Amino acid sequence: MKKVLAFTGIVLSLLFGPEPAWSETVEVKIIKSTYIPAIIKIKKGDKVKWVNTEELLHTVTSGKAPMPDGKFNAAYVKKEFEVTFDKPGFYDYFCELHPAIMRGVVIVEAP
Ligand SMILES: [Cu+2]
Repeated sequence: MKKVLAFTGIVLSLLFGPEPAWSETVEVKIIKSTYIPAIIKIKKGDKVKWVNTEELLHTVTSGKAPMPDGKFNAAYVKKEFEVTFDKPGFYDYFCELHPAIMRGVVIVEAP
């Protein structure tokens, strides 16, 4: 029982510790022309990986729809696209082909 508790403690500290020793990759899927989840919160240094699960073409373009701001852009994402976020802040993004309905936000927290 003690071992289980110790193990649980380690897992919890890894999950919720103040500064994880490695960066994480968080996945956002494109399903039915929607970014899922549309709003994600990550830590500085983490990566976001967008995966297009459908045949339809989409982009992952930073900025407030419909104005790209040039921070990142994957035009016509077919399968996967990754961005590492090194600066805390709010990052709006959208799909240039469907700017009215496809929007998302990445919130990057300082460690
Ligand atoms: Cu789209």
